[in-house]
Amino acid sequence: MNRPPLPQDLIERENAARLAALQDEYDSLGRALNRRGRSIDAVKDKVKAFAVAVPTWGLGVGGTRFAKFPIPGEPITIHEKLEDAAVVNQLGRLTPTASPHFPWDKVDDAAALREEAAELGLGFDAVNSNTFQDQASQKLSYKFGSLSHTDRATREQAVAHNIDCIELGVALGSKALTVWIADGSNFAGQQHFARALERYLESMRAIYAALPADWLVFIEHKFYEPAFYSTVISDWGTSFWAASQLGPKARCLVDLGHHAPNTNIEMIVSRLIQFGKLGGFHFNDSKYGDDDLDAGSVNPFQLFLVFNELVDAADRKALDVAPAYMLDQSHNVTDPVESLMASAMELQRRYAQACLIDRARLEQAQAENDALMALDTLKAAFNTDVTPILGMARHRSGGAIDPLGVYRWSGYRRHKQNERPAVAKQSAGIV
Ligand code: LRH
Ligand code: MN
Repeated sequence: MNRPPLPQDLIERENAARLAALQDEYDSLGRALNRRGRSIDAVKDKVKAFAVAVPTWGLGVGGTRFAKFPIPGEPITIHEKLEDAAVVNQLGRLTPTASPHFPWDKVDDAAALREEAAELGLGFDAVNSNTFQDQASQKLSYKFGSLSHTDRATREQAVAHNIDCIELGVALGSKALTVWIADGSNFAGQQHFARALERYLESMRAIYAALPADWLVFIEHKFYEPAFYSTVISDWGTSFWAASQLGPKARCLVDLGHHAPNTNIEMIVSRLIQFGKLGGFHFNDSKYGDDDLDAGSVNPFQLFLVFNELVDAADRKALDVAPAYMLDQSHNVTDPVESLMASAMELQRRYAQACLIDRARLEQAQAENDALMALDTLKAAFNTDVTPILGMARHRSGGAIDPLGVYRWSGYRRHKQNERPAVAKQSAGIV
C-alpha cells in the first residue's frame, strides 16, 4: 500500500496502547481453546487469510425510494470511493478488493484505475453489470426487461453492455461478472414465464461465450423487487438450472437479502455446494425484504450457519472453486466506512466461530440423531467470544486493534468534508 489514506503511525500508536490487554485476552482464550483441543494460532492464521470485497456502491450513502440523506464528505466518484475503501482495508486488513458496478464506476482509462487502486493497496473483485436502469445515452429502454425482453434488439443491447463490463473487468484485473437482472412482471398474464426464461438463457449464452477462459459468471437470483408479481430469476432453483444449461464457468451467487423471510439460506448454500454451482455471496442482512442492512445485524446465527456450511465443505474438499465473498449493503443511517468495517469483521467473526465447531462431536450427534447435542455443539462455537483472535489477526496484519476507535480518532470523514464538494440534499420523492 504505497499511498495509505491514514497515517500508519496513528494505527501503531493506538495499537501500542492496547496490545498488552489484547495479548492477555488472547492468551486466556488460547488456554480455553487448548482445553478444547484447539490451537488459537491455527484459527488466527485462518482468520488472517479471510477476505471479503467491498461494493463500490456501498461506499456512498444509500437511500430508499422515500429519501436519501447524504453525509458531508461522502465519496461520489470512483476515485473517492477507492480512497474510502482503502481506509476500510488499512484499518481492518480484510477487504483488499472492491467490486465495481458499471456504468456507475465507468472510467475512460481502466488500466489507470487499476494502477490507482493498487497504489491504495486494492484490487478488483467481480464486476457488476446494470441493465436495471436506463442510461441517458441508451437507445432502448429496460422498462419491460433486459436479457429476457420480448424485443431482440433490447436483449442484444443488454448483452453488449455485459460484454463491455467483461472487457472493463479484464483491464481492471477482475475474474468474474455478476449478472443480476430486474426482469419480471407486475401483473398476472403480463409475462409468459417459460418464454421469458428461454429468452434470458439465449442472452446469457452470448454473454457466456464472451467470457475469458479463466473467468466465471455469477447468476444472482432475487425473489421480488423491482418486479412485484413475478421475477425471471427468482430463486436458487432457476439460477441453478440456468447455470447448469450454460456450462462450468456459470455459477450461482447468493445475496442473503434476496429470499423470502425465514428461508433456510444455509441449506441453499449446502445444496449449491453439493451440486458444484456455488459461485459467491453478497453478504448483508434483512428483516423483511431486500433491506441491505449490515451483515449479521439482524440474524448473526444465520450468518454463522452459512459459514458452518462453507467450513464443512472446505474440510471435505467439496469446493472446486473458492466462493467469492462480497458485501452488498446500503448504508442509509451510518457512515459507510464504519458499516463496511464492522460488517467485514462480523463475517470474519462468524467464520472464526465456524472454524471452532467440534465437527467430530457434531457428526456423532448427527449419526445418533442426538438433536440437542448437535445444536449444543454449534452453540458452543457460536457462543465463543473470538474478539481476541480477530484483534490479533488485524494487529499482525498491520491493521488497528480498534478500527472504529482509530477511524473516529483520525477525523478522516471531517477531512474529506473539507476536500469533497457537498452533496445536495436529494428529495427522492416516491419513485
Ligand atoms: C439487487 C442487488 C444487485 C446489485 C444491486 C446494487 O438487489 O443486490 O446485486 O446489482 O443490488
Ligand atoms: Mn446483490
